Amino acid sequence: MAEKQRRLVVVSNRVGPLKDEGKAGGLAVGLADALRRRGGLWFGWSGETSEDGTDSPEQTEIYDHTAMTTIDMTEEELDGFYLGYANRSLWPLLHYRLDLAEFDDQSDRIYRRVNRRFAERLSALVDDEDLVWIHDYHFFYFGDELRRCGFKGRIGFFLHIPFCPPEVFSALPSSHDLVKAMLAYDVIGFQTETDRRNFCAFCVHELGGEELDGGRVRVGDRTTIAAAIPIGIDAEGFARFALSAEAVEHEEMVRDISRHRHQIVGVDRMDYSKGLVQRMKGFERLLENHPGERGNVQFLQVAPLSRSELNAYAELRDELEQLAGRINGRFARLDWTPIQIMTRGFTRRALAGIYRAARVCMVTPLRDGMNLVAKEYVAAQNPDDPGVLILSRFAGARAELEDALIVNPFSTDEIAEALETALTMPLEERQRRWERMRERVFTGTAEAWCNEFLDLLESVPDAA
Ligand code: GDG
Repeated sequence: MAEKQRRLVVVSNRVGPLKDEGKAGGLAVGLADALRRRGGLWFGWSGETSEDGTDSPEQTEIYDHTAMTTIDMTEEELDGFYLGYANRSLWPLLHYRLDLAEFDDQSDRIYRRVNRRFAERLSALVDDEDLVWIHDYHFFYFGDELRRCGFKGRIGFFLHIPFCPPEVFSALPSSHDLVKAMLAYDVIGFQTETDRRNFCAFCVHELGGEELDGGRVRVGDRTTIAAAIPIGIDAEGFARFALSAEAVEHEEMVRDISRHRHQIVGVDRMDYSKGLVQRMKGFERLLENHPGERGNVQFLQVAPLSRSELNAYAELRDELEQLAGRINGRFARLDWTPIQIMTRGFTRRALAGIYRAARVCMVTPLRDGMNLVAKEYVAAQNPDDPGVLILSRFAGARAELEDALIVNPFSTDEIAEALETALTMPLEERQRRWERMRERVFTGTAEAWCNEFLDLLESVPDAA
């Protein structure tokens, strides 16, 4: 008789399904799919604050056999945990931006406290037969805290963003505590081999640990499996979105406003890791160096606002809007505005239509865990007339999408020349490159990612 499948318990800061299903991001969709198929529990922050950070979890049924349980945070926790430690210290640091990282003991303490409180609440809801899967940089200490509560089952962790080299990470005052705590996980998943290697190097050089066979790494009496398991998208679902009425309407709208000029598109949360300023300068360089493109290309940047409470994000928005204004002022004609920048979001179907209308998509982050936009753009293309992907060598997706035009996102000239190559690329070459990328995107899906991670987690023995 087949063994009974273990219940899956997913923990992430934000939990889904989001209120407007259309706006759900790749991660939420991927996890929601996994839970829908297996059943289980999704646990995380309610998105609300309350005075006592309510200790009584609220539970709702989201699908058959799937519950979502959330708890609130206090204002102080939100500030220290989310805005402070997670997004002022860890996010910039893990994206190699030591210049932007701020460290303070108070937010460090609050971050650990939130991890502990959330783990304590979850411990009352799980038993040792469950498979617990924790997500992302908000919850590095979660597994360690869950073990302290006596949980003996399997705990996996997936880091969605990069893991920087130890020379950079060791600037974090609590870097040793944090990585030691991570060793409580049975399996740690990274987006790329580079991230995995950086993590292992930290364990070896900073903590005196050693790498063992089978992807294992040991520090003191703790051993974990570190694996590179790149995340994917629901490629078939997204390709279907691209044929929906809403997508077609948006595709036509973009073609209409661009009046059959070549459309270039970028879609990113407004975040300094995404290389938006450098990208815009690259587009400006294209117009400078290739006057024939003036009036023939249009660049649409979709950049929904994100973390606007933080200075670095508010400053980026100002800088981008000024830069777009300056470039437009310099090159615009009565019947042509080169850059359009939009800070509102679209539904996923609308987005799929916009991707399909674009001859070129620029995905040029300075550093990115994976980047799902690159995969979505590929999935949404029309096989008869596919567009060209320009991809940063520093996006995790680069490891799988070698057939994109790969650029150094810090080089204005490289971006400009890649744009010109993309805009003039013959149909045959566009198709050849796209076919190969399509193959990867349709094989390395969100479902495959989930299965690979959970199979690995199920293969490890229970803690003694
Ligand atoms: C983190 C890592 C990793 C964007 N604008 C709109 C919209 N989006 C969607 C995209 C895509 C998602 O948001 C963004 O995903 P990315 O992967 O590009 O980037 P992060 O948000 O930084 O995600 C990243 C990811 O986690 C998963 O592991 O790939 O490296 O940083 O799905 O389409 N969605 C809608 N309207 C918008 O205007 N509906």
